[in-house]
Order: sequence, then structure tokens, then C-alpha cells
Amino acid sequence: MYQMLDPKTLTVLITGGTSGIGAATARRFLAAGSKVIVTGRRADRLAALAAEFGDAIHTLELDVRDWEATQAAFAALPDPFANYNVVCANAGLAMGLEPAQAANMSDWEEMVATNINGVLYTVRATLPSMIARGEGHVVFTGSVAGDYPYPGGNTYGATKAFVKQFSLNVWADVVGTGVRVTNVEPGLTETEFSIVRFKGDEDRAGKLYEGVKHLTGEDIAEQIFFCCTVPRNVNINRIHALAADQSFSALSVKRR
Ligand code: NDP
Ligand code: 8X3
Repeated sequence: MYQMLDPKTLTVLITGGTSGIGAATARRFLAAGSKVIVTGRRADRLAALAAEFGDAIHTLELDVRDWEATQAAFAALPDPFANYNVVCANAGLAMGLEPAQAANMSDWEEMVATNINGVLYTVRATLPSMIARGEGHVVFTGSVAGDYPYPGGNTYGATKAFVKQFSLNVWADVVGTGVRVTNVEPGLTETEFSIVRFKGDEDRAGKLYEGVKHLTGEDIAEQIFFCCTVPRNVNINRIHALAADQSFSALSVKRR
């Protein structure tokens, strides 16, 4: 019989586990008996998770845009969480949907700081110890926006293109060390993502998913769980998944 990895042997560190895909991923692994470290900035969400899951979870209030804090927090994890063997570099966000010529520079800077720097900090702070233990897995949350341009996607899509190429290059570096690398690239997924993108406008965010068979955080969590539990002779480089009601646009032509 084909033997998947026992999830009870996994200790999973998830950045951005206070909502959406990260929170669903934490719940998926916890339900299967893994230990989980959840990070995020919202202390109330972290406290609620800690109260719900007790000894199986370790929570860290952490802003991934801060290199010193990220490095220090991951170096000081208590036993048994210090021996993590999965790292989900998931924390990320889109800010705004304005065209490049009208976008706020602060929105662009926040996306670069979170989706690029935050991912770099997470990976650089965790790879050496997993390599030293001879076992690990980095799972990035990329996006279909890293492949397909759309109006207003300018910097967000570019950060996810960075994540895709970075994940492939990290794999080129760590191949043979026992550490695996996967970029999970979801399409339209209903989480708090659009509420953040539209700066708290819940009506506008909700309309995006109305009447559409969209993806859910649980769908993506299941994909991440699968990638992490396939036998150790397998490395899934990318999972690219659109929602059932989502497809491609034709190239646009501007008529005068
Ligand atoms: P959510 O807004 O629901 O979750 C985002 C998570 O990231 C939260 O836990 C948030 O925690 C955390 N986060 C954001 N900024 C920081 C920061 N500076 N430091 C630490 N944590 C941070 O959205 P999603 O679950 O959808 O987003 C998760 C990932 O999935 C992102 O990388 C996103 O780009 C990607 N993605 C989303 C898609 C979608 O359609 N929803 C599709 C494709 C990819 P807190 O606020 O507590 O810090
Ligand atoms: C989020 C998916 O299409 O809204 O990464 O940019 S999309």
C-alpha cells in the first residue's frame, strides 16, 4: 500500500495563521495530530487559538516585516516546537486595486515588505536548522496572480511572481538536503484577503465572491497538507489551482 507520511511526525510553523488560508492550514494539521506554531500580529486571534488547542499549539505574536524579531522568535522556540519540519511562508496581503499610475506608494511598500521581505526573512531564519536536522519542507503561498496579469494587480502580482521564482531557486539550493520546497498558487479564495485589499470595505469584498464557486481556505489547506504528507522521495514543486468558476481573459485591445 502507498505510504503517506504520518502527520503526527510533523511540527508545522505557519506565518499568518490568524485567518484565512493560514488558519485553515493550522486546523488541518492539528486535526491530524501534528504540532503547530502559528504566527500573526493579532494577539486576540492567537489567544483564541491557544485556548482552543492547548499543548498542541504554540502561538507567536510576530510581524514578518521585522527581520530581527523574526530571527529571534524562531531561534527561541521551546521544545517540542523547536524541531519544526514544515514551514508555511504564508503571511501576505494585497493592498488596493488602483492602476499603477494612481496607486499609493505606501500600499506598494507594504506588499513588498510583507510578501517579499517577510517571506525572505521566514525562509532565511528557518532553513539552516531544518537542513541541520536533515528533514524539512518550505511551503510558500504564491498565487495565480504570479502568472497572470490583471488590471490593478501590478505590485501584488509582481510579489507573487517573485515568490514563485524564489521557491524554485530555493529548491535548486537545498536539493539533496532532506528539505522539500513547494509553491502553492491559489486562485480566487474567500478569506479576509479582499477585506484587507479594500481596506475594510466588507460589502465590496463580499461582492467578489457572490454567485461564484470560489475556493476556500480549507481547499488550500488540503492541498498544503497533501504536499507535506506525500512520501519523502517526492517533491511537489507547484500546485496551481483556480476556482471552478474562474478562467483566463483574452488579451485586451484598446480601441480609439
Ligand atoms: P487573510 O487576510 O485571511 O490572511 C492573511 C494572514 O497574513 C493573516 O493571518 C495575517 O495575520 C497575516 N499577515 C499579514 N501581514 C502580516 C505581517 N506583516 N506579519 C505577520 N502576519 C501577517 O488572507 P489569505 O488567507 O487569503 O492570505 C494568505 C496568503 O494567501 C497570502 O500570502 C495571500 O497573498 C495568499 N493568497 C490568497 C488568495 C486569495 O484569493 N485569498 C489567493 C492566492 C494567494 P495578522 O493580520 O494577524 O498579522
Ligand atoms: C489572490 C488571487 O486573483 O485575487 O492571490 O489576485 S487574485
